[in-house]
Amino acid sequence: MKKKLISGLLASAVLLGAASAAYAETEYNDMFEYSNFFAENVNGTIGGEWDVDYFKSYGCGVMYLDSTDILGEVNLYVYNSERTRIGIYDTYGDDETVSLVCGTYYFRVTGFNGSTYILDWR
Ligand SMILES: [Ca+2]
Ligand SMILES: [Ca+2]
Ligand SMILES: [Ca+2]
Repeated sequence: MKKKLISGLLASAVLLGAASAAYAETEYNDMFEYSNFFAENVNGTIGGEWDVDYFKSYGCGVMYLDSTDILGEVNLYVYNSERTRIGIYDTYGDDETVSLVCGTYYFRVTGFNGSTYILDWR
């Protein structure tokens, strides 16, 4: 997909705040109030033991969280639009998936320090 090809070039906050298809997370995003909105997918990093990343998106189908580095381990917490937690996906593996009906969701990503990941509607 062309948007994915250009995403690396544009990853440095050029698309901050825009409802574009692919971009990198923007810290600070450690609370619901600072969730990064994304339409299709987003790249992120667990920047330290303290780091959690909140995202907001509208969509349906399979939400896929995949660590993109060899030692990465990331976990996914899913919340509805009312910020009520509806799922925890915390396996000891480098990816997590959840099937969701169409709606607005918040996603909270945690993981090992240094893990990089992509959060992607599929
Ligand atoms: Ca982060
Ligand atoms: Ca964060
Ligand atoms: Ca995991």
